[in-house]
Amino acid sequence: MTKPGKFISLEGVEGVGKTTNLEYIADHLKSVGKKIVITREPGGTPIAEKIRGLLLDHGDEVLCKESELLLMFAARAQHLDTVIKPALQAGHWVLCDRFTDATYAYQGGGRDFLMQDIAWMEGFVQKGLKPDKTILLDLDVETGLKRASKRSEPDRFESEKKVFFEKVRQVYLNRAEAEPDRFSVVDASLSLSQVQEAIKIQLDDFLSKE
Ligand code: Z5A
Repeated sequence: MTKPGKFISLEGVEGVGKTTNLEYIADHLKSVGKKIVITREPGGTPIAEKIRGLLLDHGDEVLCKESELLLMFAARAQHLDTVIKPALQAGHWVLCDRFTDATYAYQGGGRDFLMQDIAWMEGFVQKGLKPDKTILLDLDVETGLKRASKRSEPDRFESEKKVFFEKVRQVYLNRAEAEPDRFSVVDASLSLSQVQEAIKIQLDDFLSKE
């Protein structure tokens, strides 16, 4: 797909500050004249948000891990078709709170699916479309979980054990190492203003290469 817009995703384990920094990134990009669409995964459209409910809520019936993986991609297919691709084609910059790197990290790392199976699904659903830039907020799992626990009751993922999130973090770091041009890793243990300064440097570098 040829796309006049740019696609930026924000990733990291729980509590790293993705939601907190999303508005900051949007404001910075708006200040340099970009039209922004802010969205999230799983979710971003009415149908995909319903799937998000199935994925995150604790229900009476246990959601098996195969269903979890398929639902992630079902929500993504809907999100791409309804929101992401039209926005990119219209020249907007799409800013997405998590995307497919989260599937590699959570379902691949956390749930032990084969990366090659996830890669097949990625190809089937995305047909080569990937974020142009991924900002990975990296933080030790303990601090992230402490930060996240201050907010609300844990959802289905937040109820997982520390070892699950350690594996998730490691997959994120491996992917960042494998694709250094796409990924920018930011140390999320710093103060919020320091994190935002680091994000701004990465965004300005990306903008300078446009
Ligand atoms: N998931 C998946 O398994 N596979 C997939 O393919 C996808 C997702 C796409 C929903 O994600 C779940 O779906 C997620 C992975 C799974 N698992 N969980 N849980 P989500 O993104 O909607 O939910 P989340 O990861 O739980 O996001 P979060 O907990 O909202 O974290 P956050 O947005 O990164 O953090 P925050 O809310 O911005 O910040 C947390 C607190 O820390 C808050 O009080 C802030 O004020 C504070 N904070 C932020 N930055 C700082 C700094 N620098 N210093 C001190 N305090 C800070």
